[in-house]
Amino acid sequence: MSKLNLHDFAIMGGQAALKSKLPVGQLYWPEWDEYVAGFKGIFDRDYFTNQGPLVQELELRLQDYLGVKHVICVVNATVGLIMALEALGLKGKVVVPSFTFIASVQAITWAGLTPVFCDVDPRTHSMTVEQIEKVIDPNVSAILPVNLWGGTCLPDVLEDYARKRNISILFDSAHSFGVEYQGESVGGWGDAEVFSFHATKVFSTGEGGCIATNNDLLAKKLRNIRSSYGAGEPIEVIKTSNGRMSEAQACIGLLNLQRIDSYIQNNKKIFAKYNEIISKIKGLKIVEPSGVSHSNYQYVNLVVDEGKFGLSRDALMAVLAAENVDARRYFYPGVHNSNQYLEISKLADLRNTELLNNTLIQLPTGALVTPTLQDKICQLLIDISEFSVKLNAGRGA
Ligand code: T4K
Repeated sequence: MSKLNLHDFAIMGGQAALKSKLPVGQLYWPEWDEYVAGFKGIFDRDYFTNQGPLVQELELRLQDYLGVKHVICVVNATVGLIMALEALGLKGKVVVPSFTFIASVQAITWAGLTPVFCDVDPRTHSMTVEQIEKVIDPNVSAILPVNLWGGTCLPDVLEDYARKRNISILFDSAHSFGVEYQGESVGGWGDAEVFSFHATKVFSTGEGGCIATNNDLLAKKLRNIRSSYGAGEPIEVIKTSNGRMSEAQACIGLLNLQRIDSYIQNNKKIFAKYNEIISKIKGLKIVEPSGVSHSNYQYVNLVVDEGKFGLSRDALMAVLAAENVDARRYFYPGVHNSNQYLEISKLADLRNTELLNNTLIQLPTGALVTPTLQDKICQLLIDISEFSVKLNAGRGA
């Protein structure tokens, strides 16, 4: 139902548009019966982890799905990134975009390396060769580009650049499972790509992730670093860890993989509807996934132009939160603004990252966004735009 008066908005004391909190997404999960049957198998075998049959099967299926020679399943993408940086045998510094989730940068720190922040293109949100060139120095041994929001950062261009400079390249593809670049699945670019299978990702194992690579030697190292189980041929590595995925995670993954196309289709439908409605609202703009021939539409990103919309990004978030729409502002306030990185963040001009950190908002999408709920969110955005100036004044009153 439309809000007809200022006091109909929940933030002004009215009734919330949604009965309960709607999270940002993705939260696709197998059917209960399939889940029970899959878990019964695990219990019948009394084999719960250590590279069991389900993890082995999932790795084979993911190799096929991603079109890559090796997939090493891991407990989550953060650990996967740390393992991959370690396996690459890097030294010194690694260039990483400042506009990313903190894990991309923390993995570099955990691997005993020093991050070098690089700004991003304000339109695509990705690092570019031009931006890397502004910060690179001879102590840089790798770049760590991030494929964000179900888009890519033009992996061929960045790989070509890294090869010419003779440095390593590891892609953080946490957001880009099921994404195609120039008609082919991402997964095989650079030295390796790391995917996240967190519940907020389109392909989920609850917690989880994988490292994908076409490099045989790197794959052997990674399997040895992950643990002795599933290590294959022994190969000398300096550090080992426990990055194992459990059978429970793999079971969920195998079931979700059967449905991945329908999940992406659903996301695409939700994205298209938001786009249609929001394109008519002054001061709000949906960001199309960039650098892809096929996106997973995992995130719905909105740029808020305060001057035109009448409310700031943060004020809009507060109004939506009161209505039970749990929009997010990833990655505010920005990893480069964390205390431990303040010194190194001074070394680069990160103005585009700052701009994005202060104007972007992610709307709910994924499994829980039914057509009825989406209609309510769209109507709410229309209503907020009509009352934005009054809401702004009212909130301050
Ligand atoms: N690189 C990049 C670029 C990344 O974005 C990430 C992670 C990584 C690397 C590292 O990947 P992992 O090590 O996590 O595999 C989320 C995720 O925890 C994180 O995976 C993700 N990126 C990051 C962007 O977002 P939060 O803080 O938003 O999660 P949380 O728990 O607040 O969940 C979001 C909403 O969903 C909440 O309203 C609660 C709701 N929710 C959440 C879960 C987990 C549910 O309703 N059910 C659930 O099971 O971080």
